[in-house]
Formats: sequence, C-alpha cells, structure tokens
Amino acid sequence: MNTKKQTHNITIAVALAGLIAIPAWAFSPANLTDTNGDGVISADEIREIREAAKAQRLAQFDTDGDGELSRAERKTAKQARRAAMIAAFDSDGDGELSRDERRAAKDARKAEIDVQLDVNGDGTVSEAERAGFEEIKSERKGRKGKGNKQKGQKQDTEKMSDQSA
Ligand SMILES: [Ca+2]
Ligand SMILES: [Ca+2]
Ligand SMILES: [Ca+2]
Repeated sequence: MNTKKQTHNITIAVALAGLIAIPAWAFSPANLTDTNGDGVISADEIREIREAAKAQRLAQFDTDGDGELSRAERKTAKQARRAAMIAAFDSDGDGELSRDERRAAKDARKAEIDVQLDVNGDGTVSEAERAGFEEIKSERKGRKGKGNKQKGQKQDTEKMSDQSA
C-alpha cells in the first residue's frame, strides 16, 4: 500500500468518523463503496469497509505499535473523534455540541449514508440498495439489544440482591 496516500486517507477517515460517530450503534468511517460493482453495497462490502476503517484507526492511534489500542490510545482516538465532531458541527462555536447540533450531525450522517447507498445515483435509495446496510444495522441492533437487555436484567437482579443483602 502507498503509505503517503494511506496517511492522507486516515485523516479523511478520522474526519468522517467524527461526522458519523454519534449514533448508538456507531458506524465506523463510512466510505461505503460498491466494491464488486454489482449496483448494491452488500452487508459483506460494508463489513469489509468497516474492517478497513478499523485497521486505519489502529494504524493511526496505535502509538506504541503493539497492534492493539491501549486505554490511553483509545482515549486519544476518542478525543480526535470528538474534536472532528465539534469542528464539523459546533455551529455556535461554544466548543460543545448542543442537542440541536448533535441532531444536525445525526441528520448529516444519515444524509451522507443515503448518498453513499444510492449507488446508481438516481436520488433515491431503493430497497435493494438499502438491504445490505439494513442487514448490518439490524445485526448490530439485535446483538446490542439482546446483550444489553440480558446484561441489564442481570445487573438489576444483582443490584436488588445487593441492596437486600
Ligand atoms: Ca456490491
Ligand atoms: Ca455548540
Ligand atoms: Ca439509487
């Protein structure tokens, strides 16, 4: 790979990560591409893009080069993301993202994803064009929802028994 180009791409990826980092199911840097040119961005293509984004994130923030992000490295990554978010969406310039600014960021992210999903560029995202994205979304939601619920219930139970003990 071309290192120079990659570094440049990382910068873009980080900026993009900032743009789209808000949602609960946080989607990694989106440059959703119809890699195999079949007219739709499949779930597999999204997975690959996400893996690549993850690798880029690692390449940029793995300062000690051990192939993992330590807590401190994660923190730096998070701060960079936050800074990118604020740079992009802090309309009133107070250094914080208000609820409206967050909403604007979310809307921008949605719009951006729609543009990317509209592979044939006809201005609408057809069911076929959206299918892969929805698959990823429901996959994540399912996993997260289930996990959280079970965890939450367990925690509640534990908490209750703690309190009664
Ligand atoms: Ca494709
Ligand atoms: Ca603000
Ligand atoms: Ca379309």
